[in-house]
Amino acid sequence: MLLLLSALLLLLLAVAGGRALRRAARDVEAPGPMPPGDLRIETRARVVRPLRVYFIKPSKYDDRGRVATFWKGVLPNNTLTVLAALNESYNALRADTGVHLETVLWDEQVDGPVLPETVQAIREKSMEDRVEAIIGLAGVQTNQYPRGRDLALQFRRAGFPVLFGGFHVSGYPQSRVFLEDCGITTVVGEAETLWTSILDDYLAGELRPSYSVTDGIRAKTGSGEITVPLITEAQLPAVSDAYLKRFATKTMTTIDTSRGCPFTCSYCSVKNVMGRTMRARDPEAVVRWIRDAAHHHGIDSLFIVDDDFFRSPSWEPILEGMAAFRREGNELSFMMQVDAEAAAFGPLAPGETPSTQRQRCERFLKLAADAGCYSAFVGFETFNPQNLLVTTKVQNLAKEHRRKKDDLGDAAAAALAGVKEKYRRVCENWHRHGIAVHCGYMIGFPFDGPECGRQSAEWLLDVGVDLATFFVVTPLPGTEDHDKAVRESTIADWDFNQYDSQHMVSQHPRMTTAQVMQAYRDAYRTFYSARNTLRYLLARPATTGLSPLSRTSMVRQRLYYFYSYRAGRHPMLGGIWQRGVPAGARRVVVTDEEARACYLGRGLVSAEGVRVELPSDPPATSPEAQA
Ligand code: B12
Ligand code: SF4
Repeated sequence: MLLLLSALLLLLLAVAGGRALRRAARDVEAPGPMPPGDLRIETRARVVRPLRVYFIKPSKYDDRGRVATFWKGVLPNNTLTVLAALNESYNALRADTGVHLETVLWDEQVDGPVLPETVQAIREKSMEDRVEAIIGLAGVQTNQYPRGRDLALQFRRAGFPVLFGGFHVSGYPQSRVFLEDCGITTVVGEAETLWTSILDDYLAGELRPSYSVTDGIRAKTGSGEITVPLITEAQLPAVSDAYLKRFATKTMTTIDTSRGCPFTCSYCSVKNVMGRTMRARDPEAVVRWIRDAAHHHGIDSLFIVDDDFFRSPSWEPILEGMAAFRREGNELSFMMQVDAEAAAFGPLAPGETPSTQRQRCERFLKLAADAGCYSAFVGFETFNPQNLLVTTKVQNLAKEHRRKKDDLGDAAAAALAGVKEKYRRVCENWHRHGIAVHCGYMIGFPFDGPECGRQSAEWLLDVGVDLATFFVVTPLPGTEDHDKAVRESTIADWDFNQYDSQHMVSQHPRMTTAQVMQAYRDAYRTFYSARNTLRYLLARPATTGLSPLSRTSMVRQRLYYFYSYRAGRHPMLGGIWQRGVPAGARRVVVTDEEARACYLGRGLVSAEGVRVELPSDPPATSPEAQA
């Protein structure tokens, strides 16, 4: 039955994939910019200075060096729609100045690779339309940095002003120094209180080498403090129908309602880039946005991308608004990320009155169900209590086992039992409200051994997890883990393209790289084995009391995970059916200096209003210097 289902799925994908390949071939023959118009605002009265902003979300290179691009995506990118909205705000704010922004969104994962011919076509199109064009590499994560950098340099070479933002540059000064040295402007942190001044500077011919947030509140990080913007009044993401068409589900989109995370997990950069003080959008505006998205764009499903929606100061009015919307007869469902504590409470002892905290948790779960939640993504990450202590993810431990040092001594067995019990309660509590539990789980923490993959997967099934995503532990720049790995010289691979949580880039204290990778594969193979998948599909959702919505979604997602893992790809790294790419979309360099030599060569075409004080001589290693 399962094999039949999988075969059917793959057959469908194969038919669709054939079409995708033909489309890719067409794209190659006629490369050009995506037609502006997606989010173009046509009221152009008194426009004297039109400016076309390309927000490009780079993909990454796959193991064969190809830009990973897919027939259909799975999750629309939130950063792109957030940035598009900031352009709308700018147009409203500067309406009387004669400046008008057009927005073009380009997501390489679903729109195809930006080829050298595309760069040229964008340039020609700008000249033809008599608009200035500015390039913004958007939401660039560490694993996308090499691809983003290669694109940024090509655009710089062609004379475009180029901006570069996202978590990687926000957390890694070394990359900023390189990019700035190549004439690329870097943006550290969130753009909400920066974007207007960046554009004003550009228009005045005074674009700076770098920008970081100065207007906002002070927030604690893992080790210090940063300034982060308040987002209460910020424009909400701009829904683009044209963009959504490139995804498997056109009626689903993403929204961030709050930013930051109070916790201090040592492998995570959220607390260091967005801070530990939670900031939220105006909840009434969020609910209005949800209603508008449904009425004007047919949106009936959301991914609330907040790192921890339970810690948002505004979850209550937002969930109440969503529940009211559903009671009016509208369809609405969503998934969200939350910490384990939101649902970790146990049964009440006879005569015990629930604490305020417990009442809060119960209200959260109940309201989430009323508001249409079908899946809670919870970061379990590891069962091993010593791993939880060493990564300071103590919120997953029972209170009595939270301590400063990682050596639990005689308490180790009790602490492990406590963690298992806690995860079981989390699953049971969510299930009681009909909501599925999707957990994140990492392989390769310091106290993991070769058996951890298989064993963890079995325990996850045992405690009742519905869907699990496994990641290889990665010392991401901007995290305490990265700083420690640098201090202890345990980084084994400096190619950031591999920092995608499915490659091992650092040395493990007690396992070889091959052992860690084997454990990672064991975890997927065990959790998603044909037997376990079949068992889940036939029995589990009914026995755990999942709502029909959660059940359908879990079946769909399990099949996608089954397909994705067998296609050799991390489920969160791709989409459906990887497309072939032309030679121009293949990786040619690895390091920053190779990239500089390859793409900048002897210098740049200058562009009005942009800094051009760039190194004029190529490094001695470049092909041009040697010629
Ligand atoms: C949602 C999400 C996903 C979604 C996909 C994104 C989507 N559909 O929107 C999924 C689940 C698929 C995913 C997958 C992964 N993710 Co993720 N994800 C997130 C999450 C939780 C929210 C992203 C978001 O929308 N943030 C809100 C937006 C508005 O913030 P932003 O992107 O930073 O953009 C702001 C600024 O950076 C700046 N900015 C950004 N670009 C630009 C450009 C210009 C020109 C300007 C001016 C400003 C600017 O302004 C923006 C607005 O304020 C973040 C954590 C976080 N808090 O951001 C992790 C995060 C981005 N993910 C991370 C990782 C590691 C991954 C994976 C590699 C893990 C994995 N193996 O699954 C994959 C990679 C997949 C891929 N190819 O993208 C890390 C990245 C860290 C790093 N240094 O690389 C983060 C930070 C989480 C973490 N714990 O550290 N992710
Ligand atoms: S891993 Fe999750 S809980 Fe931990 S700091 Fe990052 S966002 Fe917060």
